[in-house]
Amino acid sequence: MKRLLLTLTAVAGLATALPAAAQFQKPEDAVKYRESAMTVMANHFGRIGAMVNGRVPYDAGQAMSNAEIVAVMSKLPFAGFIDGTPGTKKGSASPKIWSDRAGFDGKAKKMQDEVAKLVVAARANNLDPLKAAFGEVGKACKSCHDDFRNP
Ligand code: ASC
Repeated sequence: MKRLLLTLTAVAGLATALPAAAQFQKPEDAVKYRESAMTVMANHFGRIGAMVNGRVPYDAGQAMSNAEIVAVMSKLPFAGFIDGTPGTKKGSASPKIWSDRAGFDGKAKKMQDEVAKLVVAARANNLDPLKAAFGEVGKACKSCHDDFRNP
């Protein structure tokens, strides 16, 4: 039993220490992972958008919990952009991600920074700063999509 526990602990330690590519059994799994993370992020960002655009009433608690989910999700997609997995379809990951990794990483960081500000704005209990922060996150999303998605 003790040996089994030691083995399991060693395997768990190895799993978190493995490079990003080894988190996925197949390249398609990495693509599914990053696209799923962005789908969830977009869903919760969209719920804030509905408040910002007046489609649903402003609710500070909802704004906050959705912003926090967006903040967690904003960290996840990037482990899925493993080598050799550009897409070909319209809107999928452009080969430019791999030829200009620094540019891509910079845009990812900009988005994460703006999302962190969205969380701060959601805490302010006031729609105006939320609107402003929402706009900046949207711009950061679009800026990366314009450059790094297949046309
Ligand atoms: C969203 C969403 C995006 C961004 C982008 C902003 O709600 O799903 O990809 O905002 O459209 O321009």
